[in-house]
Amino acid sequence: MTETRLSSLGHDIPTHLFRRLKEHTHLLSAPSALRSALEEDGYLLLRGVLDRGSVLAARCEVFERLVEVGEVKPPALEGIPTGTSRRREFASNLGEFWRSVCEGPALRRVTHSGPILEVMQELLEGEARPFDFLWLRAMPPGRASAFHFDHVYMNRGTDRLYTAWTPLGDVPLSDGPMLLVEGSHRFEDLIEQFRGFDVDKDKSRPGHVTMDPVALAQERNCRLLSTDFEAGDLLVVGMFMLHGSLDNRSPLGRVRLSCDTRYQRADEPIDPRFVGSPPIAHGDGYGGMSGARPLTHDPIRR
Ligand SMILES: O=C(O)CCC(=O)C(=O)O
Repeated sequence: MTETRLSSLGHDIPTHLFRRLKEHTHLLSAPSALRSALEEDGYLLLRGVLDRGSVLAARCEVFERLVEVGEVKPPALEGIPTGTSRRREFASNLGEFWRSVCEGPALRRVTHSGPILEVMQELLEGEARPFDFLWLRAMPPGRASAFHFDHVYMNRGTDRLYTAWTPLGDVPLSDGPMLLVEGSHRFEDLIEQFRGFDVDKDKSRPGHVTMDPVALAQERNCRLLSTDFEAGDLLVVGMFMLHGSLDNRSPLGRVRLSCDTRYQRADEPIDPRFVGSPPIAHGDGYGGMSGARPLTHDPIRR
């Protein structure tokens, strides 16, 4: 059991409610076993499948843009925030700035080519098509993501869609990686409350399920799952695996950098919000992402 103090959205996680993610890397050479494990566990943790050098190049590319606008101290790879920002002086349109960061060639090389597509092809049993839109997260200390099913944000195409969560650098537990709710892909009662819900059509309720994952784990008698991630690792989940993140409590004060991308079969219908150049996403493209706001902005949840 880890000695790091773990919390999510301000809620301390008691050690008996936390468990490290199981690893599935050994199944990579056995596609049908890999697919069965995803169905059984609701996720796949694949260690070292991406080229570490390429992932670190993407990290450097993103943080160099944030060094340019005075938000991250050099050397860029360390990802230490300055606490100030000159982003607004450099970019009159913050959405446009974030779009250009999200379209960086080193980042796209990791998310839209090579090993990640090969893994997705095995899972989808056919040619894999990534969404053009990607969710790039630069989470400063204190920030975390609320707990949600991805389905409600991207359900206008095929249901057979996978999320790949990719740490862009080493992301130990202290730095706030993704956190899953054990067995939640089988919480049929909860899933039914969110199936078909479209956050862009129905504004009567929030997209997230809870801001208190600890209470939820206690009620459901399950655990919260995460691990120490390294550059090159990949975490895959389906649309109904409930997840959010740990709080970033980095002892070094580092920004947690990661991206989450979606993949489906090329021959199935695709959610039109997330394709094109640039995709409209939830209305204002990359401008709607938390990353489009300067890192100095007050902590937000999603
Ligand atoms: O990285 C995070 O904080 C959240 C990621 C997420 O929500 C997702 O991958 O769907």
